[in-house]
Formats: sequence, structure tokens, C-alpha cells
Amino acid sequence: MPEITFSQAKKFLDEITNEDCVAIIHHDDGDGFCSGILYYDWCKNKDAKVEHFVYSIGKSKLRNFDLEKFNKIIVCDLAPSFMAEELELIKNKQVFYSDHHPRETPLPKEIFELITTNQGYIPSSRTAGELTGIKPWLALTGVVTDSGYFYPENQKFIDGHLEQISMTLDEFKENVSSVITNFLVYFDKDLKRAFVILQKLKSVRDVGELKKYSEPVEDEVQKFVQEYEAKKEKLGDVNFYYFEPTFRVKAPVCGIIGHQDSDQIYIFSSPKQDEDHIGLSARNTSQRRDMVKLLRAGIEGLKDASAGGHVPAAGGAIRKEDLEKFKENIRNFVKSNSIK
Ligand SMILES: [Mn+2]
Repeated sequence: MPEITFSQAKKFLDEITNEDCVAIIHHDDGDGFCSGILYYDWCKNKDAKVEHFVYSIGKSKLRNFDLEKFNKIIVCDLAPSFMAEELELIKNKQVFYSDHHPRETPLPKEIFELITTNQGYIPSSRTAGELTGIKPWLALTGVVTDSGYFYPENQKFIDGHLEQISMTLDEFKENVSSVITNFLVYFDKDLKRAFVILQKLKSVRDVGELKKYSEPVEDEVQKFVQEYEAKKEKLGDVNFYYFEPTFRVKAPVCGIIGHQDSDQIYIFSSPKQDEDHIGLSARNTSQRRDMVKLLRAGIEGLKDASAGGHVPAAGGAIRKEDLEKFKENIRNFVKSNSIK
């Protein structure tokens, strides 16, 4: 029985009792944390034994989680393309799988799967909020951190939830969702602790307590955004920006600068956590250049390098010592492949 309906998912949750031992496995971003906490709270309210596991795509492995003692497992906000094979390991438990990413890979048929993609872009926290009814403000946080407001199918959900707490979307972004996004960046190396702190917040007013963590992260984002103009390097028509942040703020920095001018071509780069490599993010929203082709040209002939993604946004990595060669490759490529 693979696919289940909303009411069957609700039944799965309703049937959790104090005899159950439930593992919640959730993605490591805002939507993953918020949905994970809602299911965690649900199980606690049912007096079940419950533990959570943070799953980082590309890093975590299900076989490294000690899942032996659990009879029920809830997986949320994790794309099946990363998880399907691993789920074979737990298919003999009662697994409820809830996710909103495109389903290219079928899951083992034993797993109860609530599919929401046919309703549009429904972040996992919205589903968790609608199933559990717990902490509506946290469900809203997950939706907003996952940019759910770009999709009209979430309009009613968002407006209704904002009304409950008498906030506008902009106020909510500034005082709640971006605080929580930055708070998660602050605890990047200790996400278990982040879960404990976030789970304890009882109301949206308590989010202010997280500002002591989010502010240093926000300051760093602003610092690198401001330094961009002075520190960027022109490689032909490509704006190349290398920076070394303390916190993992590359994504928000790219996001802010990359949206300032959709016609510009950007390559952002900063050291990866392993310190031996440099991570690359290429952006050109107007798609004048193909960012995958650009990065692939950049890594040509470089050892231990990778590049991939989509035309407007691609990512990759090179060894630290190859940075100058990479830049030279980009210069040569754009010289011989000029665009209007
Ligand atoms: Mn996610």
C-alpha cells in the first residue's frame, strides 16, 4: 500500500499510542525542522516514546541512524530521489512518508506515502500543520522559510495563519521566519541542539529569544552583501565573488546579490566545510548564459572537481589550489563564447 490519503495519514497519527516508539527523520532546513517538530510534539502528546534524527542530504545515511528500537517512523521533507534505496532498510517498520518534492523514484511498496505534489507546491510543514493542528505559527514558519508564498495554492493557508497572529507577511519574515533560518545557520554544526531549543518555544512571541543567535549570522550576511561591489572580480561578463564567511551564509548572500540584477551573471565561491575545496554557485536568472555549461567549462581539466544544476542556477566544487586555473578557464570560455 504505497500512496495514502490525507485522512489515512491522520489515522496513522491518531493510532500512535504510549506503546509506540517513534523516530522522526526530517530534513535539515527550516521546513524540515518545523514539520519534524510538529510530528515530534504530536507523538509526545500521545505519550509515545519519540526521538528525532536530522537528515542532511549528501551527508547523512539511514544506516548510521540507530533505528532498531523504533516500531514507527515518520519521514518528512526529504526527496525520494535521495532516500528511496535507503528506505529499503526500514520498510519492515510502519513508515509514514510525507514530502513535497518531485517523485522520480518509487518508494518501497510497504511505505505509507502521502503525496501532495498534485496540489501544487505544498511545503511539508503545511501538511504537518494541517494533520496535527499543533503550533500553527511553526507550520507557517516552515512554509515561509521554504518560499511557499510564491505559490498561490498557499495563499489561503498563509493569510489565515497570519491573521491568527495579527502579522503581515513582511513582519513575519523579518521577526520570525528569517530569525529561524539564521538561527539554524548559527547551529549548523549542532543541529540537535537547534531542535531542542526550537521545540521548546511555545508561541510566536518566544521567537525573539532566538535573536541572540540569528543576529551575528544576519550581520555577516549584510557584511558580505555590502562588500560585494568592492571585492567582485570581472571575468569577462561574469561577476566573480570569493568570500570566506564564518557561518554558512553563502546561500543567503548569493540569494540577495543574485536577485539584485537578474540579467547579471554571477559566480559565488567560498571554502567548503572540508577546507580543501571551494564551493561554487553560478546564477543568471535571465538565462543569458547556461550556468551548467559555464561551470563545466570552468572545471575543465581540474582534478576532483564537479559541476551540475540548471540553466539559471548551477553549483559545483573545485580544489582550493585550482582557484586561479578555474578563473582562467572561465575567462577563456566567455571570451570565445560571447553573448548579446
Ligand atoms: Mn527541505
